[in-house]
Amino acid sequence: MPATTTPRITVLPKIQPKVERPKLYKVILVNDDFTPREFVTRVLQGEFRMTEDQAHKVMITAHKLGACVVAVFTRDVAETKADRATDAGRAKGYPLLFTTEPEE
Ligand code: TYC
Repeated sequence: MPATTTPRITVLPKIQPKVERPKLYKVILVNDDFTPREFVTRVLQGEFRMTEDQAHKVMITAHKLGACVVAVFTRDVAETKADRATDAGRAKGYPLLFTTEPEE
């Protein structure tokens, strides 16, 4: 007859996955005195998928107040979009500037 064996129970520690919400970055449109309003509006539509009306409102806000938050993204996306939009102005000889900054 085989000897009886005591069943062994292994208790594993509960592992909590360490997932953190990625930090978000604002893309900011900075006013200048030279870039045509229509051009700014078109860049906003093209790069940030805004309607003409949304883009015009953002452009006018930057024009009046000096700067305006365009949208919020993860760091990579915010920097890529800000660079592409700034480059679109530079390609036409305009000083149009989009910057990024972390959200609080
Ligand atoms: N101030 C510019 C003008 O009067 C238009 C403009 C608006 C430029 C917003 C940049 O971020 C800007 N032609």
